[in-house]
Amino acid sequence: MRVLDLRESRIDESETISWIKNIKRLKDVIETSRIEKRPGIMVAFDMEDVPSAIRLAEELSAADGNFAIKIGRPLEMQTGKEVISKVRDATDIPIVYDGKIADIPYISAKIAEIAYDAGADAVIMHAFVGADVVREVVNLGMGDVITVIEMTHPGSVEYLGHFSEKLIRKTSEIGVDGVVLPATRPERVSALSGLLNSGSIDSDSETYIISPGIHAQGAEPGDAIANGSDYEVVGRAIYQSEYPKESAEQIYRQAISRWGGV
Ligand code: O7M
Repeated sequence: MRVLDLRESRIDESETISWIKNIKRLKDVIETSRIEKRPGIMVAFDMEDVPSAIRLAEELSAADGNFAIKIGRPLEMQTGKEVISKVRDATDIPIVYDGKIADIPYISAKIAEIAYDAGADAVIMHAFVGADVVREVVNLGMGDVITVIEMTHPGSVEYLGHFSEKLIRKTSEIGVDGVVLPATRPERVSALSGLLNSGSIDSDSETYIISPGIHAQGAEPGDAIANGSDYEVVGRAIYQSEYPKESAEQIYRQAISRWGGV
């Protein structure tokens, strides 16, 4: 095999460097997360009424604040993947499909692919199923991947709590875009967020944290964001309220003021 020697070729060195820079720039654009790492509210769409989901998606487009939408199984089960496409048509804000995927690599990647094709910007999967599964979904390169590290309910301490440090190190090394940590245990958000990207070769990578548990599960707006989280996930306190858009805006303002920023 003959190795290309730039001194012999007609391609000069500066041209080659400029190609490499352009390829790197293109790679950065392709690899950029669909969801911005900055404080916001991820509204959990767990309602079972599709028209009200579409209405709220439209309203959130005009809402004051940084919002994302998380489509959970109770809503998805009403119509299947079409509901992701319907919400996609209703809004430009990021959509996360929360299938909490936890299957063998082939099936997990298949589920994620269907969700991305339907219009999701991100999918949520469990980290505990193993690095091979996480890698398979990340390697699709079709959108963001968010892994569940610790959960909000008491049973999470019993099992996940014992190996969550390993899960967060390993999945951030694989290159996931986001992780789930519980707003109901802010001290865990603070402790585990410090481990993000610690083993990564790309020290610039900015993995965002999403934290459920606000109001219905006992945490207060800002509990997680003030401890290093980016998005607080809020479901019932928004979609069951009489004025969901206004509730979302109010919770956003409360979380941001606790955090102390804009
Ligand atoms: O605000 P709620 O309690 O009505 O809804 C919380 C949402 O967050 C709901 O969609 C749950 O599935 C989700 N959630 C938890 O409540 N706890 C967790 O530990 C993890 C999640 C979650 O979103 O995981 C991705």
